[in-house]
Amino acid sequence: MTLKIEQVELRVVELPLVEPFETSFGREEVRPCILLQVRGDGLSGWGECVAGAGPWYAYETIETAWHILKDFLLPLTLGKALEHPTEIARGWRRVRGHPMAKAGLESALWDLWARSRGISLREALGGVKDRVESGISLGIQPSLDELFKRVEDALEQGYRRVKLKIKPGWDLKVLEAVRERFGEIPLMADANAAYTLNDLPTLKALDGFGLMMLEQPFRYDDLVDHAELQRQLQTPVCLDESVKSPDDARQALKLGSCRILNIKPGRVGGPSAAREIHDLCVQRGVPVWCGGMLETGIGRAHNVALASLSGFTLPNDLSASRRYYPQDLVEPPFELNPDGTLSVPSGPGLGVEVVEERVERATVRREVFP
Ligand code: OSB
Ligand code: MG
Repeated sequence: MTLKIEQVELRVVELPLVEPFETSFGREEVRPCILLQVRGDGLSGWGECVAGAGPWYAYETIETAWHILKDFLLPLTLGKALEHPTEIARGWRRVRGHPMAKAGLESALWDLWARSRGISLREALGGVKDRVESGISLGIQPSLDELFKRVEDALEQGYRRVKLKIKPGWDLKVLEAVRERFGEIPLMADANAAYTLNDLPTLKALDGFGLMMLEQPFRYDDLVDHAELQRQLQTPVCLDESVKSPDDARQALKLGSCRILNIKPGRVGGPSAAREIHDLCVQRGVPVWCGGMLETGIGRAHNVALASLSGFTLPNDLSASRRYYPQDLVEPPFELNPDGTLSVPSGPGLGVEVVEERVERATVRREVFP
């Protein structure tokens, strides 16, 4: 049974967030992203590309991803036999970088491939869990009171850990206040590359707060300074932005740049690369968790399936649909179980239904190849 990749549809959708999401690199009220639909043999697979409107989190943007997909990745993909998604992705190695563009297309191929075999993405990827642990990522707030409300609400709903976005000026006093108010809750901080080694005194002071980890304090592609920081810090450093490939992960572990890894398939080049990094970390005894990019239900279903692999032992940035969007693009939407987990869908492919009429309504650009 060989499945031919006959057609790919690209579109940009824009979904309003339930509330603005602010990090050290910017503030978003609407999440734009590229959705991909790959067709073959009367079946179709959905993927999501996490590149944003501007080069703030990473250098890729919707425009660069569209260009790389249209002019380079699709010509290397259309008309090919889909023996396995990893096989197709290997054919893209000539294209340097652009992991988000690659990840979007590869994820759609995984959905198509899994559907063609009548298996779930979890099964396709080798996942073992029925439920994945849910954490919540809270953006920078206008005031401490606003933040307290968000934390209280998250704990009440059952989220298994709280991640606070920090930046210079919104760090020590915030963590101190949250600790004082909420006690020993599972807590971590994400700096999104807002610090440098000059901030060492501030970062060392973070050791006093018993954080599960400090995510990406330094520059988006740094490994060396993170290694120096990790040597001087008790709190585990977790890398996000700096790890864009399995090679980056290997080098980060070799240098001691972190003790924990955030794996986002959208950032590291796709599900195959994400799994490779997972396997490497399991081998080295490094705990991992699945990060998020405010994905719609399509990207979330892909991430939840990945997080069902055995090495994802820490709570993930995988929250309920309604934490992100008033109306998600999939049915049923992802909901938080009372035990603070999301259930891993078990139906074929994504295991959730993409509501095409909602996708249509959110679409601002579209092109079909060929
Ligand atoms: O750094 O993890 C990050 C969202 C957009 C860009 C970067 C990040 C994030 C988040 C949100 O923290 C995580 C989520 O999707 O729940
Ligand atoms: Mg992060």
